[in-house]
Amino acid sequence: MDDLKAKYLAQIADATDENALEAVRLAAVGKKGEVALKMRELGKMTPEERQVAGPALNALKDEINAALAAKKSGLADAALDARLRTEWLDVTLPTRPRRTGTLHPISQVSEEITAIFAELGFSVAEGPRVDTDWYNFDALNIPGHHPARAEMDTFYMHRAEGDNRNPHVLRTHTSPVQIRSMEKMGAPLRIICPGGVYRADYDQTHTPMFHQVEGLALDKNISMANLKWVLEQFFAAFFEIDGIKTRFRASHFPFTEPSAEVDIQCSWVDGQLKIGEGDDWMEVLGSGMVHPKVIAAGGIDPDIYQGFAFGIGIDRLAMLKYGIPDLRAFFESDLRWLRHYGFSCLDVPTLHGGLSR
Ligand code: 2NL
Repeated sequence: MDDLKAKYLAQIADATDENALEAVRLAAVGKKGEVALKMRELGKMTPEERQVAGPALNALKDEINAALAAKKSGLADAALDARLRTEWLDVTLPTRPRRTGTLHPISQVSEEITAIFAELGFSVAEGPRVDTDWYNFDALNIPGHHPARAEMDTFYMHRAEGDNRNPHVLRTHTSPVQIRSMEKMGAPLRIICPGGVYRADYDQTHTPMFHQVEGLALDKNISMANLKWVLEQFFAAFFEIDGIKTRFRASHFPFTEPSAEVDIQCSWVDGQLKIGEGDDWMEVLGSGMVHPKVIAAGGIDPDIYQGFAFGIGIDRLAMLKYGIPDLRAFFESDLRWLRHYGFSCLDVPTLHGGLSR
């Protein structure tokens, strides 16, 4: 029995993992193990011999089981220590810089414009980019024969042979959204309509898709004076320059009467453009009092309501404000350009928090 004990305690001490330890357990104290075999021999013994051998065998079994349990927990501790050594984490390391996307300057500038006009009581209206030529042209006092239709380089949607319904076009301005808003909401009305528009034109300063924001204010007592004040508030807030000067020049659009093109004060020094100073002027938008026929097309009585409207190119405003030289790069999806000119999506433009940081 002393030999058995010495043999198995040595094997237990030498076991290097749980499988080896289990093999030792089966050989020593398993059902068919050596201790069980010895227990079976008790039956052939005399009662006197059995009285000595029985308790001794039980003690041996207990001793081996205790050694197995101790070794097992020792192995588990060692395994845990080994795992902790490979999986350790230094929580004092600085965080890794994460690659984040950025807001396109057009999205940023649209948000800025929306924030400014929201403060002035305008809400945002949106509509389809494919619309009928009635919403895009006729409702805006641009009848079929009008030269403005040809000038706009319109993209027409394909029509099946014999389909004589009004053709659909890619909207050439966001005005159709304003007609739809008049129909839906009636007057009084104060809205801006930002979004993509399409014209078949492509060179240094034109892309076939670009962005525009139009504004419309209808009420019973609206004049050009209101238009001028609203636009001056807008320019001061957008360019973050108090008291920026504007110049209104008489112009012509089919959908407004009278019409005015609006310039802002600027200077050109050494090829550097500066907004809000100097003696030069830069044209930035078109505007006017909404033509009575357009108000009527929107389902509103032009003898009761009148109002002003304006249209601005968002892409050009973005280039002016953020010093972006090339329009075509706006739509090339070059990641290096987007990282350079992009904005953090967490810096939401507001008038109190700052439009751009
Ligand atoms: C320009 C000219 C303009 C409008 C857009 C408008 C819309 C309705 C009624 C009347 Cl529903 N007018 N929009 C008015 C004047 C000018 O845009 O050259 N924009 C860059």
